[in-house]
Amino acid sequence: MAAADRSIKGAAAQDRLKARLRGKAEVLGFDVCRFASAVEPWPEGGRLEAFVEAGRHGDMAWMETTLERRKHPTAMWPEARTAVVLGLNYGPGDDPLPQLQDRSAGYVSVYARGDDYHDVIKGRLKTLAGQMAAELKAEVKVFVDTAPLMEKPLAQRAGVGWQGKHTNLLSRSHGNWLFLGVILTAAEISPDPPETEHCGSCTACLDACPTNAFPAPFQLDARRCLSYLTIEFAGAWPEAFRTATGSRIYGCDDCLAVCPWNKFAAETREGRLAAREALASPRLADLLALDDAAFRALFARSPVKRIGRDRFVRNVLYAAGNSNDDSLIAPVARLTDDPDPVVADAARWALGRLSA
Ligand code: B12
Ligand code: SF4
Ligand code: SF4
Repeated sequence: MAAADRSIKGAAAQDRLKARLRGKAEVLGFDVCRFASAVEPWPEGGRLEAFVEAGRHGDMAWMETTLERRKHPTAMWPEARTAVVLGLNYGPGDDPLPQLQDRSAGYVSVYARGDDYHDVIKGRLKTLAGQMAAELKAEVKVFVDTAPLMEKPLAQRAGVGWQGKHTNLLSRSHGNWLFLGVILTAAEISPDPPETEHCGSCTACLDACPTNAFPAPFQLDARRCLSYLTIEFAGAWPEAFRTATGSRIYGCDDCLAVCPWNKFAAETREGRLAAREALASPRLADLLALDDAAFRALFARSPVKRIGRDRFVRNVLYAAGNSNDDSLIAPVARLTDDPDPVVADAARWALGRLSA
């Protein structure tokens, strides 16, 4: 779509436009819709570069290959003028962390207990982007998670919230449970005021991390993060992380869940993101029995499907090794000669722990 007159004249006309777009976003189910300049220079690109140079991205090679484009919205799309940042609340309604105490059940992080949020958000972003393009007569592009764009700094600039000491974006009205999506447009829309940091002297998230993944406040070493290890990392884990994972088998919520700002969080109103019965507290014994077909069936339309049966069963075996549950000895023993060497190694480790 060709860019026409990209400027929307007058403060009152800008406010009316933004109110209309917010209304459309709300109808589509978004909980937040705010606007930021996409051209302002920012320090975050340099910080991303330092993160990658220090190797903190681990095996996520796509962060290296897309580094230059990732550093700033205009590096990826020079025409970009405004970022429309959308937030979707996936709040669980109550504190999920007590579930970690049931060591015979696997802990699936809150964001992954319903349908894949990419599928939930993407269609709506595209619908909103289409409506915007028609209204603005300007080009638009849609991004959610996997695109080379730094969504959290853009969200902070738009005033959606701030990047806390755990590096996630949290908000005074929604706490820590917001998915982000971004629409870039070549149209100039007046930016909303940015949010400032409200962590103060709190260190709850830093103290709660089971693997000490924060080298400093506001910085994460992904290689130590259980979210990275359970989801992104394919190989066998070092011993210390195997025990630290406890019963976490997909993602981790500890640094988000302990944040005091969650007292303002509400339960998601999006039915597709609500926890599926089967993923709220799945028994490790059942998960150890999954073959490829059963794994695909159980995780149809779930984000968990992406990591495949072998990586998932590896995670379940580490959790079984931490469970102290004798009834898991037989199903674990059956996996010690699994064709996947990482699964077989995890099974031998778990068997050693359960038999000790
Ligand atoms: C790579 C990635 C990961 C990696 C790395 C996480 C990370 N913190 O970067 C891993 C696999 C570990 C991960 C985990 C999770 N992720 Co993730 N992930 C991403 C992704 C694709 C890119 C993020 C990125 O660019 N990281 C690179 C680093 C450099 O960024 P950063 O940590 O934010 O770095 C900043 C700070 O360190 C700070 N900084 C650095 N030095 C200094 C110094 C000072 C003095 C200061 C003040 C600041 C500062 O500036 C940097 C730049 O902003 C985004 C989607 C996207 N396209 O943006 C989703 C995204 C961040 N993930 C998301 C989610 C939900 C998660 C998990 C909660 C999932 C889970 N429950 O398991 C965890 C949270 C773990 C955590 N504590 O961060 C959401 C977060 C939503 C939100 N409200 O923030 C996103 C935005 C996806 C989405 N579209 O909703 N993720
Ligand atoms: S997600 Fe878990 S492992 Fe990763 S930084 Fe937060 S608390 Fe630590
Ligand atoms: S737990 Fe405390 S330090 Fe961490 S993000 Fe929340 S307010 Fe900030």
